[in-house]
Order: sequence, then C-alpha cells, then structure tokens
Amino acid sequence: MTARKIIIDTDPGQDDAVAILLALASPDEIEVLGITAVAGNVPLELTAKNARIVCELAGRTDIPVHAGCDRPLKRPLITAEHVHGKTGLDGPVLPDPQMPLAEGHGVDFIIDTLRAQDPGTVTLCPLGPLTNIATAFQKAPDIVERIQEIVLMGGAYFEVGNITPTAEFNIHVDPEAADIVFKSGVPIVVMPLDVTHKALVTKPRNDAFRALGAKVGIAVAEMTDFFERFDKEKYGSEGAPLHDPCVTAYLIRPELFSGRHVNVEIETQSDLTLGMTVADWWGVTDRKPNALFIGDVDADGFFALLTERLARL
Ligand SMILES: [Ca+2]
Repeated sequence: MTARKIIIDTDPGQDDAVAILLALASPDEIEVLGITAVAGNVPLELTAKNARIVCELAGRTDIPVHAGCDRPLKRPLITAEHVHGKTGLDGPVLPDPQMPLAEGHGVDFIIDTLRAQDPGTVTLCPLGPLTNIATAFQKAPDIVERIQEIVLMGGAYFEVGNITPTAEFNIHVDPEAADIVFKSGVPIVVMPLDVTHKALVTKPRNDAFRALGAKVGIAVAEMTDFFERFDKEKYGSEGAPLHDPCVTAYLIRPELFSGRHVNVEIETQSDLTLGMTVADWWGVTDRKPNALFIGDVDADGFFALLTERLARL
C-alpha cells in the first residue's frame, strides 16, 4: 500500500492538533504534502502559528505550513475562544515555533500542488471552515476534477448544531464556502457531530495518552484536559469529543466508521438556520447523493489507533 497524499487545511484548535499528529505519526498510510491554515477557531495569525507549533512538537519542521484566508468569503469571522482558549491551543505550555511560514498563500499552495501531482492522487482534509478550499475552486476550477477525495470535519444531522441550535461551527462560519464545496462534484466524506460526539476522551482514554510518557502524549493529554472543561459543562458528557482526528483516522482505518451516501445541502439564506447541513439521511428527496455522511465509529478502536500511533512520535 502506498501512502495516500493529503493536504491538511486547518484552524488549530486542540483537536486539529491531534488530527495532524495522527497523520504525521502514520507515514505508511499518509503522506502530508503540506498544511494550509485558515481563520476559524482563532484568527489566522494564531492558526498559522499553532500549525507550526504542532509540526515542531512532532519533529516535522520539513512540512510546509502556509497561511491561507483570514476571513470567510462573505461574512465577518466568528471565532471559538470560548472552547479552545485565547491561543486556540490552550492547555500544554509549548514553545513558539522556530520554523518559518512557507512562502506563498495557502490557496495557491493547494492549486499548485493539485496541478503538479497526478490527477486523482491528492486528498484534501479540511478541519476548519471551508474558505481556503472554496477560494481555490473559484480561482482555479481546473483543480476540482484532479482531487481524489475530500474528507472533512463539519456539519451535523442528528446532533443538529453546536455554535447555533442548528449549525456546526465549521460550516456556520463560512456557509457560502461550504455550499461551493458540497456542490463541486468532488467525492466527499463528512465527519459530522453525529460521529465526533461518539469519539469522547474519557478519563481512561486521557490517562492512556498521558501514560505514553513522551512529550507528545503528555501534550495531547493536556490539550484534551483543557478542551474537556467546556464540553463537560455544556453537554454533561463523559469527556471531550475529538472531532478532527476522525478525519485522519478514517484515512488509516476506514473500517472503524460507517455512514450513508446521501445528499447534503448547505443552508445559506436563513438567519435562523444558517450553515445547517441538510442531510437526506432517510432518502426522502430525489436529490442526488453527493457525500458519504458518517454516523458511527468504533470508539474503542479509534482510541486504540490514536494511542498506538501517538506513541511513535
Ligand atoms: Ca478544526
């Protein structure tokens, strides 16, 4: 099996950090061509910095990290410091990155990489608002058919919403960008809240990260400790959901996940339900399926994979 080539588009975010670490710890399955930062959980300056902090934590200063778009296509930026803390990566004390940002805009990196690689060999992994991806599609429509697949974290159907009663954060922040991506015709795999809310960092799972003893395991345990305060208070759940790592885990062990190939459309008009992912889970329309919408995960298998891989860093 040759490693799958991916670009990670991200707004770190503690859970983004874990998703990136999982990818970097799995070179047999995943080749990270580069990372593009986008404004989301925190402003771009911080997400671009945090992405480099994570690469340095993994000892991978060779990964190019590009800064992308600093605001959504048509709306002011909404951020989530209430979840992730002021830095976006609150929890562990990690040094400021020494590695510089790679030259060139993140959107151009996505375009140039897709044009340079063979068609159908690059997967995009968006872990934040879809601004960079949609901007790349608008600027260079020729790249759309060169994408192998998009595996993204975003949306919700049964869990409905987290930033509003009916919308998940990533999609709500830039619904116009999400609309462009979901209408693009690219094969899409969606990790909605429906599945990520089943990937909970319980105390034993957090202890397993910490017990790795290495720098990475302890940092991840401290990140999820921080992240957890918010979700325990909000949902009364037994631990914090690890949203974004579902994306990179799917690339390594897709059999851990199950879902349905359905039509997903994005609400862009209604103030009340802006950014809602209207998934035709029950097949009640004749709208054409455009996404594999994941609904379930083998959570024990997921955490076993994560712990085993983080131990390698
Ligand atoms: Ca994220």
